[in-house]
Amino acid sequence: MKIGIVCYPTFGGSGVVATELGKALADEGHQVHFITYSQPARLDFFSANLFYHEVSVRDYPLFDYAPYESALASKLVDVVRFEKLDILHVHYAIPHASAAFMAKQILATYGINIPFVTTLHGTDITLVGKDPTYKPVVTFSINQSDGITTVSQDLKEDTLKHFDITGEIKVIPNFIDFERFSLKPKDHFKKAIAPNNERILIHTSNFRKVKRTGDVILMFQKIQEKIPSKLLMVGDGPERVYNEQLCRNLGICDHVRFLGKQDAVEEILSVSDLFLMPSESESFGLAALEAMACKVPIITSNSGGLPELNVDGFCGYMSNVGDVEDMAANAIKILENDTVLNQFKENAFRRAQDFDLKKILPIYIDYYNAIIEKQHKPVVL
Ligand code: GMT
Repeated sequence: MKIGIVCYPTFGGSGVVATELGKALADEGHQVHFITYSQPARLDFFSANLFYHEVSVRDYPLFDYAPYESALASKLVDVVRFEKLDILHVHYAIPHASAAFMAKQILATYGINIPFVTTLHGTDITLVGKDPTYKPVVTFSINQSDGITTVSQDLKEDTLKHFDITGEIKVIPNFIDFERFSLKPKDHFKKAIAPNNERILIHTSNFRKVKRTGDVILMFQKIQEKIPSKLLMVGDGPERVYNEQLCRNLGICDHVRFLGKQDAVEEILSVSDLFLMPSESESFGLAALEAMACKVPIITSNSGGLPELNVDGFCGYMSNVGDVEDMAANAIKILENDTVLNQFKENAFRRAQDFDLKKILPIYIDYYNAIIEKQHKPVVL
């Protein structure tokens, strides 16, 4: 198959899923074309089956807002025509689904009939998409998609609740590549962070409000009063500066390290004992799955799709959003005893195996084939 993938090329979850999916499809022998405004963060190597087409937006003094969607649609037309793609797969509805729809209409004028699949990732529905600013376009372009997928059952239900959806939505959960995410021997790193063998807690995110990173700090303060521990804050975003200030106010700066954006997050996860994700909303929680693959148990909120990933009392614990007391108490339960901690670590790894890339990839391939077949079926009058 020749597949075109559109995504945000950043460290965000949707971009990561799209890039990892593309890499895995290329490994299976499919030809994969990424069409984005810059090289996707995790696509930093050469592979014979992987191609990258940059969408460049021409600036003009008239434009207060450069029309990225038009530039993307034009690039899609160009790539589909000249690379003879079989299917387009766009990740994150805004503005990728409407750009794909427009490209599809333009391509029809050239006699090319290409289907497109839209994968909804979370905030494109739960936060931004349902805002009246975008809702009519999001609804229309989801309904015009030849295939629609969500990364959890909860996101499917949310989509159906907030939008008038006419097509069938298929749930295909996020996945993990164990070849990359596995426990790495990084003892020297562990010693540098926790010289007195303190427990190491970790949070990774884009530090947006929805992640409730302030709760991570408040939770850590409570944990640290009972258990000698260190906190690693990985990633960057708008809340980071407030979080740093909060650490100063609480007098815990010596125990918290803000590491910024990191490429080899699996190496940092490998020295960690507990992952913290108190999000306000989380359609799946890919960062938690990455932690579990590296044998790190998880403390999460019970929002969105998190109950579909976290098995309470087995690989971690869940609490109501904002219940920092409960989250801290659960964290202490896991961390205070070596035997309990090791059992949770093993369980986290076992649960992660349910989302092995090897299990999820064939679901995507079968789905593409079904969509392509449906597209080319002659209409019986
Ligand atoms: O978490 C983010 O804010 C990034 C966001 C994205 O769209 O890039 O992540 C969403 O997609 C991930 C991959 O499917 C999911 O694992 C995250 O749960 C989801 N984030 C939210 O729903 C807040």
